Amino acid sequence: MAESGTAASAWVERVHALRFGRDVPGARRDEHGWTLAWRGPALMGVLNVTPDSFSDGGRLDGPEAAVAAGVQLFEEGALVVDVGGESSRPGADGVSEREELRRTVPVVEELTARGVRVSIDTVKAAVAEAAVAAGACLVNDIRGLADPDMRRVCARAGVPAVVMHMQGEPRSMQRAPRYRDVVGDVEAYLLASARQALDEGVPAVIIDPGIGFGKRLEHNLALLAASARLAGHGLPLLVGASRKSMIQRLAGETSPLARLPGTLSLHLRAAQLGAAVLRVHDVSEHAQALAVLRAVAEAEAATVASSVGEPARREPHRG
Ligand code: HH2
Repeated sequence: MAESGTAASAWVERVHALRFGRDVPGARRDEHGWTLAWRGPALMGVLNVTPDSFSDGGRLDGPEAAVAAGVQLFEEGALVVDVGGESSRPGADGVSEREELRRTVPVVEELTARGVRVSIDTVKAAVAEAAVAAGACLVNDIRGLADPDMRRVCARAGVPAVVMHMQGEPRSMQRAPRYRDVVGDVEAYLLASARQALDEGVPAVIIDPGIGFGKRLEHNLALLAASARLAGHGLPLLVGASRKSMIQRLAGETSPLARLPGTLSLHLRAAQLGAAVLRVHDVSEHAQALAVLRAVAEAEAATVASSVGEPARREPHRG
C-alpha cells in the first residue's frame, strides 16, 4: 500500500519520551520524576575510548581528546553521547573492570560537568554504577540487562537503560547465528527483558534489536524491515547500524570509515519506520540528512492535506 501524506510524515511528528528518577539537562519535572521528550528520531553519538573498536579504535589520544570529541558530538546535535570503554566487535576480547573504569569514568565526569548528556556503554554493573555516579544518565547494555546487578544499578540511580538483543558473545557471536523466526525471537526477548527491568524499578527502557550482534545479513535486514513493528510497543526503539559490516555485504565497501552512505540509507529508513534513536558515529551528517528528509516529509503531508480539501475531479460523462 502506498504511504499517504500523513503516514509519510508520522515519524516526524512522533513524540518519544524517557522517564528518569533524577534530574537531567532538558528534562521536565512533574510529581513522578523527570521526563525528557523529543519529536522524531534523535541521535546517540558514539564515543569509543578504546584502542580496538572496529571503526574508530585508537582515534582519540587521551581523555582530553575524548572530552573534546564528545562535546563536539553534543554540539552537532546528539541527544546523548555514548561513552564506551570496551569494544564489542565480533571476535573482541574483554577488558578488565579496572581498565574499563580507567578509560571511561574521567571522560563521563568531565562531559557531564560541561552539560553533555552521557550514556555509558558497558556490560559491567560496577562500570555502570561508577559512570552513573560520575553523571551518566543512561546505561547502554548490549547484554540486555540480563545481569540482575545491572537492573539494580539503574533502578537505584533512577536512570533508564538501553536493552539490546545479542545472540551469544562478541568473541563467537558471528560463527553460526540461527533463529527460528528472527523478528519474533528478538521481539519476544526485548519485550520480556524490558518488562523485567521496568518491574524491578528501572524508570524507562529503550529497546534495540542489536544489528550485527549474532546476526547474519538476512537477520539484520529482517530486523531493520520490522522497525515499525518493533517501534509499536510503546517503548522507544534504538537502531545502531553505523559503519557495520552488513554494508560491506550489501555494497562491497571494505573500509568501515567509508560506509557513511550505506549507514545513512539504513538509518533514514529506520527513522521513517519509527525509530526513536539512531546510534551513530557521524552526528552532523545524520543531523543534516534528517533535517532534509523531515522537510520533504512535511511538504508531502502538506500537499496531501491541501489536495484532500479540493473538489474531486469529475469523471467524463459516458452516454
Ligand atoms: N553497537 C556497538 C556498540 N554498542 N550499543 C547498542 N545499544 N546498539 C548497537 O548497535 C551497538 C552498541 C558496536 O559499534 P561500535 O561502538 O562502533 O564498535 P565497538 O563495539 O567495536 O567499540
